[in-house]
Amino acid sequence: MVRAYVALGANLGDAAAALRRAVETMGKLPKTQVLQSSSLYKTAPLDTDSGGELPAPGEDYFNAVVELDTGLTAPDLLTHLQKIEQQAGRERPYRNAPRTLDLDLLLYGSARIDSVRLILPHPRMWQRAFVLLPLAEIAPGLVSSLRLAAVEHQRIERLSEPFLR
Ligand code: A4P
Ligand code: MG
Repeated sequence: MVRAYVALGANLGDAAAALRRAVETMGKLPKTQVLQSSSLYKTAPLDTDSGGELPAPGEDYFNAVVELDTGLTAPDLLTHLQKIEQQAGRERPYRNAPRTLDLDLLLYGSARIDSVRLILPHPRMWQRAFVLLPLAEIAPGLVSSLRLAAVEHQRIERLSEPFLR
């Protein structure tokens, strides 16, 4: 089994419900268990092409991070995550378009991969408060205070309701 972390994001439709459903579905993937989930966060949309610095148009996002144990390979896990995105009605009209569900594989054990389809660790994770705060909540050892300080200007609000029942 490998310890993996997945970032969830959505800002179209009932985004909180989409994230909840996605966590349930991940728990039913073959050879996979959801160990922990972060709280749900409400976050300002960021333009990712700017390196995460600039605001983007659109609604606020809901974001969260989950911790998995999986016997799937990293490429197989990504394939499953992309299927879950599709089932949630994900469309890709243009880059950074509002989305019903985005699932990004952040970390897969200590794997370092640089292929066309899959880059690990996720190349933009360290620029994003909407990834680092929920990740630090469930895996504090993975996110240093320096990393958190680098994104502290980004608007993010931790919602009080727990993400998993
Ligand atoms: N890919 C490569 N490595 C990975 C990985 N580790 N995990 C490839 C997932 N996918 C990976 O992703 C594009 C391609 O990346 C895939 O074909 C996959 O093979 P995508 O999900 O199809 O497209 P995308 O999500 O529009 O692009 P991308 O680059 O994932 O966008 P981002 O960087 O995820 O940004 N603001 C807030 N507040 N909250 C957000 O969640 N999200 C985005 C999307 C923008 N602004 C946001 C948020
Ligand atoms: Mg994505």
